[in-house]
Amino acid sequence: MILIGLGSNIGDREKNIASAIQKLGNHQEIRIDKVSSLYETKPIGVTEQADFLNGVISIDTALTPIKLLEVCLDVECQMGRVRDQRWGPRNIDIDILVYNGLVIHDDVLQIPHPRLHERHFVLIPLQEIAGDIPIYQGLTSRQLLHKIGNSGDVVLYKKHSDQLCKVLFISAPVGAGHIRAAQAIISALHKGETSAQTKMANVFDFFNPSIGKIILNTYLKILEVFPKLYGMAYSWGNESYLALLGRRIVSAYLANHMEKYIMEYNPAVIVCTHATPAGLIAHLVRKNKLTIPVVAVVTDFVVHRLWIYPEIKHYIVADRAMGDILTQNGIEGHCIQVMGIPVDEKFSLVPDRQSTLDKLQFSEMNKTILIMGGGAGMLPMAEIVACCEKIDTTLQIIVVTGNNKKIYKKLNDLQPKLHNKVKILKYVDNINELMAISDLIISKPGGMTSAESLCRGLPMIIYKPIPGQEEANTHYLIKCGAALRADSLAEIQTIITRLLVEDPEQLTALQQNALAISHPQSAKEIAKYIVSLV
Ligand code: PH2
Ligand code: MG
Ligand code: MG
Repeated sequence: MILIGLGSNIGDREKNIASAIQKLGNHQEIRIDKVSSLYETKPIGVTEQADFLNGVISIDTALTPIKLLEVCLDVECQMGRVRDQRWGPRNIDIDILVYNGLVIHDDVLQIPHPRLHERHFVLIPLQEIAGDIPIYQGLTSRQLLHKIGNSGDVVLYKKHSDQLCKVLFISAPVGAGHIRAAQAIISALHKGETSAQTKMANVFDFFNPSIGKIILNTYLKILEVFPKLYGMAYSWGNESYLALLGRRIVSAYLANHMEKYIMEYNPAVIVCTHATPAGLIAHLVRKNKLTIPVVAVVTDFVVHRLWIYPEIKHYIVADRAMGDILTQNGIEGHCIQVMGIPVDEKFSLVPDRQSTLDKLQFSEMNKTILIMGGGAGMLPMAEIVACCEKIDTTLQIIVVTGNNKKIYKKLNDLQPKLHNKVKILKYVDNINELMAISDLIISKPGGMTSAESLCRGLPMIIYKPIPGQEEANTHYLIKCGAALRADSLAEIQTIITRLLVEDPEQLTALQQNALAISHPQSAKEIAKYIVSLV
């Protein structure tokens, strides 16, 4: 058993310890096993300082003791620990106490911890998670405590059970939306009152890596070259019994790999932000291999049939109508929450428009258009920018090209010939700011980008959506009056002219409709809901 002691007596002590556990648990090669209660303890050594909170954890790791020490020191450093006075006040202290019965005595590292046997603030929490394990010269924490007698200087502060909420997220790297949805909830969980420990997995972690790569690349290639074929497969999958049967067979194969992974992490809740892991998890529940709550967070404005399994008891959807589809497919009403697609909390904050305008050297006087093509940049952006030139007003245009180098270059070649002000960006992390200063967005209707635009009250022009969920999202956004569809460059030009030049009232109506169906607090609400399940 590998045991680690944690202590803090500066700042928000409880948060510091939770954050240290979180950071250790996020390390690739560390798995948190058990966590003790927290104790409030009188300072030992230098007594003229604030009371400590202390706790201990057990971990599993393949790291050597010295590597593990490096990780502990690194976490202390990341958390801004300042070392001045020995045994003095600290926001966080992370000590290796025991490493599988190993004895090490050198200058950098002593294991077991040399003062372990005389410290109540270590032995009392240790007794909770490793009471019967010999930890120091063959003695258990129970025996060591017996030897030194009780102390009133260590008082229970917070029982373990209401301290840690482990949540496993399973996503899929097809488009950035599913992962970003998970990240938005994760960050809301960490800001919440209950200290959560989270882990992010994606469905390809459970495939043999080379098979996973082939499947992923085939999928992306089909989307790029034969979007119609993808659309057919999407609706076939939605309606055909054979597709469901196929899905079940695949699930049965993959679920075993997944089961092992889940057992090891031992989460309190599983959250799926993609239909494929939802299907796998449902399979495990069906086989009675999993009894913890499973939450499906649907990241589009439609629910595909492959999301729907009677074994999943918690659905988060963007819209009431999606809930109706679920109900028609046998999901009970109380299992469905309409909370929106989880967008980053930045979208719930009031933006500083002026500083963004300044950064881009844009003026408040001109209209701004944002062009985004999803992570892969799949839109004829250069052609769109060129057609904006024909509009009889001065425009400011932001083009986010993602990792599409070809389009980036093409736009840069075009730029000197343009009279509109055009900012060409690659991959950005301030979409929330760019959206806040824009009057219109021309984009692919991915669930996430659409949900973000709604939060900013930003009307969308959707250019040739791919059959499947993009087309379905488009229907929804148009039905709600938050978007317009264009199937040619000429149509884009007409729509922009109408909204930005001829008929500003229509633009205002679109803005209001967008805000009306937006859910800027979704991630926070979903995080709260997840915690309530534990
Ligand atoms: N750590 C010390 C010195 N003294 N006293 C308490 N109560 N808790 C600690 O974690 C602690 C201490 C040096 O690491
Ligand atoms: Mg210490
Ligand atoms: Mg230390």
